[in-house]
Amino acid sequence: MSVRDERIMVIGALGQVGTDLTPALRSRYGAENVVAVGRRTMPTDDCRNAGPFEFADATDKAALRALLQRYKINTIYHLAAIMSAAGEQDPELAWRVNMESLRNVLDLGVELGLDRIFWPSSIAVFGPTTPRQNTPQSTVLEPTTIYGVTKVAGELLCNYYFIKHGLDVRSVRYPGLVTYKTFSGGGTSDYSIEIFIEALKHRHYTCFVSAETTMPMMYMDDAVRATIELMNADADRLTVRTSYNVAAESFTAGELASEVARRIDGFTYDFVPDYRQAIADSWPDTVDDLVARRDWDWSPDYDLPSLSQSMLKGMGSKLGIEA
Ligand code: AKB
Repeated sequence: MSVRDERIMVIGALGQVGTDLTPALRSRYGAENVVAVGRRTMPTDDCRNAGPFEFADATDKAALRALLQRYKINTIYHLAAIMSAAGEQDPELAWRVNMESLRNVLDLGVELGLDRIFWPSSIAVFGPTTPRQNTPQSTVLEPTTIYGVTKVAGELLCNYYFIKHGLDVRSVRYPGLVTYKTFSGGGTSDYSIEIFIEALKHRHYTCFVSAETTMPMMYMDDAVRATIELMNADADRLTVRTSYNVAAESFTAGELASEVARRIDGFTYDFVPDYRQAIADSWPDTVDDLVARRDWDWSPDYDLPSLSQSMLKGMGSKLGIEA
């Protein structure tokens, strides 16, 4: 597919990934070729003025169909989801939003003959019975969160639509994502974002997981690049149609806090774990992304120091506070 042929819809454009991915797609493919779709919040002026924007609920199949037809869309990035921590507060909502919306998108992909669909999975597909270190691409998937359950079911559904209908669905298992563009996404990994906000605003952060908690993390620029690179990869090279492991760097909450303290004078921190500790404990420490590296040349750019530097700069200017 050439760059000019793309007619893209981003569903969940105002969420954690969409807020970064939508502008990246618009600058690559032309703003008029990327329709942002959001549900709850008012679009920011950035989003409203930067290209087409539509309000729609991804669980409403008829509304989605009408938009896809109106804009002659051939490619969907379906990002709308309830994440892990929010999902445990309302499992029924998580199941409905995550599963019904994906089913709608896949069905419409077949019905309208769409070229390509991206749907994100997560390290939340893994659980306590999964090997914790260097978690392989193919392994035990027995998550203990409803979010993880929807991601496992979603991966299998994507694979099914690929096998059964030849639908070109592509996916990565995002690690915890670190961004300064959105504040909180209802995820367990959100402490890696909150720490920068609190460090800048109050010079103190109380982290909701323990200092020893290790999680695979990724700076959003890497996640956006991974997404776009996978979507542009040669289909013949792709051997995974459930979802690819992708990794950047794993670190403990304590290592993250010391890195921030190194950069912000007077920053103090402590650790008071809450219900999210159990969720974090059920996920791997490190993930093996060899198959993504082999199939579509995946390689991350950011590590903990460069991620922290970039976060403090971006978050600082967003909040109007100098680090
Ligand atoms: C979450 O914490 O729920 C998400 C994820 C790891 O998928 N950021």
